[in-house]
Amino acid sequence: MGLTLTEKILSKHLVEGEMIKGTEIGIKIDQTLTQDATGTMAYLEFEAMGVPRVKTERSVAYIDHNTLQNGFMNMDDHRFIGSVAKKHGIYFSRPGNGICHQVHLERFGVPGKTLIGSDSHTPTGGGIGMIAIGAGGMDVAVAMGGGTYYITCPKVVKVNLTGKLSPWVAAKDVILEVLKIMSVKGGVGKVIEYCGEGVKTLSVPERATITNMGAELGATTSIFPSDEVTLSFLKAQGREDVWTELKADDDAVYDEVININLSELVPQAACPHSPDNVKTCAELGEMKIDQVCIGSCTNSSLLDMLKVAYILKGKTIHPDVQLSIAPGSKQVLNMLAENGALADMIGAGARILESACGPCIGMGQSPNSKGISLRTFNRNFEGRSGTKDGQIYLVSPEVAAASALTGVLTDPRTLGDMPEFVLPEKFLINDNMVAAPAPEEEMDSVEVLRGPNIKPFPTSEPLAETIKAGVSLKVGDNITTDHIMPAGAKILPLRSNIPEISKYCFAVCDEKFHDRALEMGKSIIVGGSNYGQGSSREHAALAPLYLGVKAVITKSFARIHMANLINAGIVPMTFANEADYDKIDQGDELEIKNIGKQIAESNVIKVTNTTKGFDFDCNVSFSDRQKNMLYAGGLLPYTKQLNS
Ligand code: MIC
Ligand code: SF4
Repeated sequence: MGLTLTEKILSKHLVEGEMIKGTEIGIKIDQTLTQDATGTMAYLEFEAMGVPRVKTERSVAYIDHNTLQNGFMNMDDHRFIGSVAKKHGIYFSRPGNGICHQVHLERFGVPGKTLIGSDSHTPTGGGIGMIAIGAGGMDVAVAMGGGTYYITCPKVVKVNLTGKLSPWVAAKDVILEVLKIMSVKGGVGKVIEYCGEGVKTLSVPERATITNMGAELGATTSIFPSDEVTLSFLKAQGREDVWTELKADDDAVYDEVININLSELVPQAACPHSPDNVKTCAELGEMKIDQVCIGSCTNSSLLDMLKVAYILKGKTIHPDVQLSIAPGSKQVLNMLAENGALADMIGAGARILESACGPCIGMGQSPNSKGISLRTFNRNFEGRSGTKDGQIYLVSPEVAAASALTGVLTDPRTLGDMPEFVLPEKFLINDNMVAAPAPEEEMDSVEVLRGPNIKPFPTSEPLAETIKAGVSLKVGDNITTDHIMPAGAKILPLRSNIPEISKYCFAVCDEKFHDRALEMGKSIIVGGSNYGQGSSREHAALAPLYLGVKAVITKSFARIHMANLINAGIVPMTFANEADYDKIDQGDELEIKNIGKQIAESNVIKVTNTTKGFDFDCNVSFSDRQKNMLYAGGLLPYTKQLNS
């Protein structure tokens, strides 16, 4: 029986367990990446592990999220990360060099290698045939120290692509189609593998748009084969030496197959407030819009920008619309500046932003109240834009640029013939904004620069014998990490300061949560299905930890958040019978007797609602490693135990 590409790469990196789907496996990690909003914590954790130099083939620290620098905090973090990187053997991509995923694809990714990153869109690397996975900062810290990374051995879904995209229909429309089919929780426990004749019609940046947004499916990762198209991209980046051909065996067996005929796709949009709420432009009609934002790690490649510049050239944006454009990397911005495309954008009235995440994470460019904003980004969760009642639609750069001119949602096929957009034979290669680490023999002389905003990691305790605590919050389905620990210009600077950032925990859902949880001392959160979807931010576990949350009981969890809870020593459990969710109210007291013993002996945990006087069962499915982590109070104390 043949192997899928996913199985080939995973089995080559397997260091623990067996390739049995649904069981925990440990894999060796070749590369890591961090960004600054999750990076400070990850490096504090790395320092706490006491490993002098990273043991990976390549680790890169990027500065791309917190670049507004409204106050000293952001730049303090940049300097901390830069100095830690220099000391411990990590390459440092300086602010201005671009968004981590875009830059990593251009300059560092290697087909067939494993990459974990403290950012959920790390699967962008799947565009060149990597197994690239988003993870919590602590997992990345462990991998930098040479430790194994654990995942559930995934099912593999084949997305069989046939045909060829029609003019003005984009890679974004492909992933929106997959989201329409699979939903935001349809990818949990799965890797999405793209195969079929249609693959070779897609360029690397187009493939990367598709794998990037696989994060929105909840998938472990997504991957394309590494073929001639990959080779020509790497050649143009001056990196053809890292190319190898990689593909699934012809007789590979998949757990699910989805067929998509690229020729049949049309321009579409993900409507508020979920990336899987997809409708075609035709269905939505000529809706009046207020704002257009182009960029983010999903759609900020040179190819995307050249299409946008072509559409804008010689025109003026609609008087009622604001347009901002953030090219994804210094390489992209520099090339646009050199070939005149930047002038076309500026000439049309676009506001050019630095190469960073910017509006995607609410760092400026919030829309007007009730404003309709078309964005080429990957997430349109409620409030994420910084405007609570903002209406965010996720679209391709083609739809975005065409609409910026007309002031209404516009099908770009109305633009007429599309010229052929091709990647250059040679990208502009200048890595002058990537600082190499100090040589090992000089590491002791590198001083780590710590600003006053950098507070120590919150402490956790070993698992108590009995958890008896009130329900401090009950929430519904599809709660995102943007609900649990919001980002944006005001809150992101507090990422290195858990006590301060905790004040905003769940503020989107309930402003009183912080005070209530602190007052209760210890508590339990109750949630619906797909709890914790979205980002990899471990702050969504560390803030609850700081506020005394001991367990979270839900209908189901998103992968990275569940791992982050365990890493923080918080027990994630799911209702054995979903109807019990309805019987619990905020304020009820729950008791879990002998929790450690129960976890050790069974996958079913008995919980008593002492307020209402009934028992209910919860499911857990922890590996031995996860159980030991929970007993110890999380990954850091567990790692210390292992090393002592
Ligand atoms: C996001 O897109 O939500 C982020 C900001 O990139 C996060 C990471 C973070 O919260 O710092 C992610 O996707 O993991
Ligand atoms: Fe940055 Fe947005 Fe990509 Fe997250 S999704 S890494 S905030 S550009």
